[in-house]
Amino acid sequence: MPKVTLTYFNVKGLGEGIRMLLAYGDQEFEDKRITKDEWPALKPKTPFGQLPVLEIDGKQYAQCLAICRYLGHKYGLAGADIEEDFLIDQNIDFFTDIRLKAAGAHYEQDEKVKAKKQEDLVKNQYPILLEKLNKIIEENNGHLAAGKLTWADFVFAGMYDTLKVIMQMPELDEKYPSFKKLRDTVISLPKVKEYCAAAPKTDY
Ligand SMILES: N[C@@H](CCC(=O)N[C@@H](CS)C(=O)NCC(=O)O)C(=O)O
Repeated sequence: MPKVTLTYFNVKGLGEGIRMLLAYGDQEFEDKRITKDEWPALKPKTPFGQLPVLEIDGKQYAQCLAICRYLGHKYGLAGADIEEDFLIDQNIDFFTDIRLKAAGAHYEQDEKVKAKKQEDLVKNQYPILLEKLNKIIEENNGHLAAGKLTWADFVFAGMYDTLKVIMQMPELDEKYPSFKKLRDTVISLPKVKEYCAAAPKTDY
């Protein structure tokens, strides 16, 4: 078996989908969770100065969606053809749009600007975007695309707790039950369940 290491911070965020995909693929891996203090020394050694980075027998793989797409193909979680692959990419890109909007407000340093951004998101943007996402999941048998389990579902499930925090929407489960259901579908897969039970507990 290859030697596999996933390096990320001790949060779910962009790393958890990868961890869950590796578990699903029955791939043993070192789940390396670094501290903020360790990061400056490691940063220049990563391909893009960011985490997560997956390492397989010494070769580095970066960019979380590229990694998840790669593992998805490896473990039979890709589309059946390029049309399905397109839908998977399209819908996970839409999900990423939502995440980046939320992150734009969450990480804003200026408190006044942050409040304005958050207000605009809550009033004008989230209702439309989340309704759309909900419709996509409902139309895809409870999945993100192609009407079946794909690697995109792992990205969604891995990010979900973090998303609730950065959106400041703890009520997301109740507002859109399809979201929690999709997350639960992924974390109930036997190998993923085993991984989750053994993984360090983090809030997001
Ligand atoms: N496009 C990258 C984004 C990665 C990213 O934003 N990583 C953050 C953590 S979630 C990071 O490494 N932050 C530390 C830094 O930029 O110095 C991906 O999808 O992997």
